[in-house]
Amino acid sequence: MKKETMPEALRIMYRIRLFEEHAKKMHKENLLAGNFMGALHTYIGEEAIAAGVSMLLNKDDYVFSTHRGHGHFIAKGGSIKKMLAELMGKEAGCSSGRGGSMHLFDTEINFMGGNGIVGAGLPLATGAAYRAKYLKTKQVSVCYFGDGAASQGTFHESLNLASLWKLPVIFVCENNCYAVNTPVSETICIKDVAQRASGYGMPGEAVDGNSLSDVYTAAEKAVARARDGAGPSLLECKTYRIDPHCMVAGDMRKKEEIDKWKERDPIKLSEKWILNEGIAGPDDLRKIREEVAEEIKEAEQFALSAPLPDRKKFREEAMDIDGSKGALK
Ligand SMILES: Cc1ncc(C[n+]2csc(CCOP(=O)(O)OP(=O)(O)O)c2C)c(N)n1
Ligand SMILES: [Mg+2]
Repeated sequence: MKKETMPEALRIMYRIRLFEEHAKKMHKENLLAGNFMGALHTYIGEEAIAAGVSMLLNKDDYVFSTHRGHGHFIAKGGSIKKMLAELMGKEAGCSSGRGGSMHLFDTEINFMGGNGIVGAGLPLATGAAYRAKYLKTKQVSVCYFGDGAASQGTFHESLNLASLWKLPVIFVCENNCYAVNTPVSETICIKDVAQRASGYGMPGEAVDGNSLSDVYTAAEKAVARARDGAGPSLLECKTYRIDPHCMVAGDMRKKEEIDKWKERDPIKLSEKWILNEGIAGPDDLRKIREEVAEEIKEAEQFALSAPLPDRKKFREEAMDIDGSKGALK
């Protein structure tokens, strides 16, 4: 990873962290009043993955996300104003207030959606990669998914077809050790999800998902392979989710385990690396953080003052589920 790009990647990580810290607070204060829509799954502790991968992507490359997608959206260049408005169910939200946290969508940056269905992004990303190959567009398609999703049938079907047809897709497994409260040791019978790649004839690599440079280096190979027409790769990023599964779920994990992982906070590791290498000084990092905090404040003002969707239109849409009455246009 080029040293001079590190502070920009750190800016993305700050943006994700500060956004989510803020969203958590707003969720707590507003959920019961009905001003905040649905569940909130945070990415805190996993930021290096989206930041490291997205640094390699072009605006028109596809990203398919999960129920834990704020970080993926921000790293792809999504607007935090539009995302916060979405979380509050506002018309100005990136999905016009109809999707909430789990259904972020923005075709301007080819962010092809979060997904409340675990494992549903894999075939979609494979399909987008098929399109890119068919039309020779040189776009790559990235699919983020969790360790839980890695045992869905969609994982196996998608990897098989992607490899068979040499599609430009990168399967990024965010192995955060748990699917809700079920540890990965109780769902997967081999050490690394990445080992499964060999069954589908593609490269598979397991890396430290809390290390920005390790993620970047592995993703660089996978993106180059996809762009060169050589086919897909499976990249497993070992990480840990610091918060409970979502903001309304109980947590059965041990405090000592969580505290141990906090010592390997990807943001702290990146800051340390940048400072040790002399790429930037403490004042530079403080300035980036302050600028990001300012962006979040502006996003809050925007989201709070944005209007809710028109109720009549909303109801018409709900009744016109197949779009045959034209309400969805
Ligand atoms: C098909 C399907 N099965 C079950 C669920 C309920 N569910 C929501 S999130 C989740 C855990 C997913 O774990 P993982 O894929 O590891 O992602 P993580 O939450 O750890 O990021 C489950 C089981 C669902 N939403 N969709
Ligand atoms: Mg998981």
